[in-house]
Amino acid sequence: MRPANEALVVIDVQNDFCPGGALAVSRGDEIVPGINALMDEFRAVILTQDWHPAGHSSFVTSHWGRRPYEEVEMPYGPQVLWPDHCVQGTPGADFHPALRTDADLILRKGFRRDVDSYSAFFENDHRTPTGLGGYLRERGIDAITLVGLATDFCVNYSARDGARLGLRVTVREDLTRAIDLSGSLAAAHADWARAGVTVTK
Ligand code: VGL
Ligand code: ZN
Repeated sequence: MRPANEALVVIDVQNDFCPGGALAVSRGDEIVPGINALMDEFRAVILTQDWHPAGHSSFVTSHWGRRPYEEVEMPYGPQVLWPDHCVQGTPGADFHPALRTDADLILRKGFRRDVDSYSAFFENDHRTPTGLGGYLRERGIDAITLVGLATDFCVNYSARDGARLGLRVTVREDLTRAIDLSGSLAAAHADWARAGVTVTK
């Protein structure tokens, strides 16, 4: 059992990011049994849930004439346009049916129409907090282990922001799967090295 200052943060293990989903991550479902087993080791378990309103600004269908995976400039910076996914209340937004949901906290993100939120800590403007930083601080948690989907987007942004907040961050890479869009996975590894994030398998 891990000490009380350590939390497991499970990023976006939802149907739409698994095979058959709207934004399927290749072999995304494979990590579920390993994540469930790892939950036993932690005294604090947090799940995040990508939770977009219909017509969200990160959806390609909200941008006339654009193609999926194109990048556009938003007021807060560059934004990839995704296939519509994880729409609030739809089956695609549900957790993978085999994922354990006996977690301490389920944190929803991406619910503001005009800004996306990859990170569990900040929206994509890098300023608007989700509240997770304060939650962990109040519980005396200063170390997190990250698993889930996708390695190079929501896991990566969470890892970087966690390190920026002064947390000790470990990514269990074997319990993540990547989208790997134009070098995004290699870029994630470079980001982690720079930010002092530990990567283990
Ligand atoms: C994610 C793209 C869009 C993720 C969420 O969970 O990595 N990626 N929304
Ligand atoms: Zn999303």
